[in-house]
Amino acid sequence: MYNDDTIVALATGGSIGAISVVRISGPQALGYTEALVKKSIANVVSHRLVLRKLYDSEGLIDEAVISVFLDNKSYTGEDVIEVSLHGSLYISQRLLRAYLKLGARMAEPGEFTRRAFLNGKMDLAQAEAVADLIAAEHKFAHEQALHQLRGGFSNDIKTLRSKLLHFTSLIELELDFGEEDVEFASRSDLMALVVEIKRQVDELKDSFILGNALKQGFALVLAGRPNAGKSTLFNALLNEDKAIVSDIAGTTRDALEDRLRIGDVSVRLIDTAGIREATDAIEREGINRTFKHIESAGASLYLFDPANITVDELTSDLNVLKERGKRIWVCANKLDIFQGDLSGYKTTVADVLKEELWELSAQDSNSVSNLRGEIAQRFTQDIARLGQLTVVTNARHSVALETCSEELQMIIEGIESGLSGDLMSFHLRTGIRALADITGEIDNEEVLGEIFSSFCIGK
Ligand SMILES: Nc1nc2c(ncn2[C@@H]2O[C@H](COP(=O)(O)OP(=O)(O)O)[C@@H](O)[C@H]2O)c(=O)[nH]1
Ligand SMILES: [Mg+2]
Repeated sequence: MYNDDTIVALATGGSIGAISVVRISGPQALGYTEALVKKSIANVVSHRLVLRKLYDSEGLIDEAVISVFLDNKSYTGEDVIEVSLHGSLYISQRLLRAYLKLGARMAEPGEFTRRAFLNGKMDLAQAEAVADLIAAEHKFAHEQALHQLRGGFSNDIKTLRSKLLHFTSLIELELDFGEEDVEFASRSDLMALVVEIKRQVDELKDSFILGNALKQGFALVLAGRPNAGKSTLFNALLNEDKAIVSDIAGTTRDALEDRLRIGDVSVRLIDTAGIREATDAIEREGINRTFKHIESAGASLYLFDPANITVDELTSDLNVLKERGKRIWVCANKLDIFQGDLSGYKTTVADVLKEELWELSAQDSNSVSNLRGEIAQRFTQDIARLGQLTVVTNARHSVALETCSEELQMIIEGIESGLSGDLMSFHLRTGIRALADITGEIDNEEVLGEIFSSFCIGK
C-alpha cells in the first residue's frame, strides 16, 4: 500500500438526489466509521451492507446503508467504506466534516482511482478509461471507455510491446556476441518484423483522429451557397430558432454549433457562412472558416436550391468540396416549390462523389425527420465498423504511439544503412518506453528477462 493517510469525498455529484454516497478509503476507513456508528462493524464480512445510525458530536447525522470493502478487494485496493445517506447536501457535508475531524483528509480529484493504479488494481490506460466512462455521453464514447476499462486497449499495447521486446532480445543478443560477429537473425527477417510492428502501431496512432472526433461527437458541417437553406435546416434539425434565417444572401457569417442527438448518435451540427465570392472582408473571413470546418469535420452536408444553381455550378462546387472535405453528402432543398427535373443533378453527385442525391424540404418536418434518419444511419454504420477495432481516443496515448512509430522508423532506416546495434537498441528502448508509458509500467529488467527466458543457460 502506498498511502498511510485516509481520504474521504462525496462520491455522488453535488446536486440533490434520493441518496448521496460518501466514500472513504485508507487504513482508517473502517476505524473512523466505527467511531461514528459507535460500535464495531469489524465483524462485518467484506462486500456486505449494514444499516447503521451515524453520530457526530452534535448528535444523530443519519441512518445509512454502509458498504464495506476490505482486504484489498476494493476499488482502490485499500479498505473502502461507502456510506449511502439520504440525499441532503447538509447531511453529506456533516458526515464529511465528522470524518475530517477524526483525521481523514479530503480526497483530491481522481485520487481514489490514482490509488487504484498505484495499488495495481488497474493500469494507467484503465484508470483513464474510468474518467472517460464517467464522461461518456453517447454510445460510442461509452463503448470505447468500457473496452479500455476492461483492458482491451492495454492488451493490444502489451502485445505490441512484447513483440518489440522479442525484437530487442534478438538485437541485444548480437550485441553481446558482437566480437564474434554472430548474426542471430537475418536482416530481412528483422526488417519484416519491425515493419509489421510499425504498421500496427501506425494503425492505432491513426485511429486517434477519428476516435477523438467520435468521442467528441461527429462533426457535421452544413455547407452550400447562400440562401440554400442551411440555417433553416440547422434550426429544423435542432428544433429551435438558433440561426438567423433570411432571404438576404450572406446573412450567416460566422459558424454556429450545437449538439444534436439522434438515437445513439451524438452529432455536432455546424451551420456555416455560404460559399460564394465574398462581397466584403467579414464575409470572406466567414467563408475561410467554412472551409476550415469542412476540412476538420467528419462529414459535410452540401445543400443547394435547384432553382438557383445549374448542374455545371453544382459540379464545380462538389469538386472544390471533394478536395477539402472527407465525406460529402448532397441534398437538394426547397423541393416543396421546385417543379423541374433533378436527373442532371443526380448524375453529377453520382459522378463526382459516388453518392446518391438526398431530397429535402427544410420547411417540412417529415422531410427533415427523414434526413435525420439518413444522417443517423450513416454515422451508426461508422460506429459499428469502428466497434470492431481498438480506437485510440486519448491524446496522451496518441503522442506515445507517435513516438514509438518514429523510433521504429529510425530502426527501419537503421537496418538499411547498417546502423550499429547499440543505436538500434537505443531506439528500440525508447519506443518500448513510449508504449509502456501508456499503461504506466516500465522496467528495464523486462528486457533482460525476455533475453534470458528465450535463452537456455549453459549456452
Ligand atoms: N420554400 C422553401 N423555402 C426555404 C426552404 N428552406 C429555406 N427556405 C428559405 O430560403 C431562404 C434562405 O434560407 P436560409 O436558411 O437563411 O439559407 P442559408 O443562407 O443557406 O442559411 C429563407 O427565406 C428560407 O425561408 C425550403 O425547404 N422551402
Ligand atoms: Mg445561413
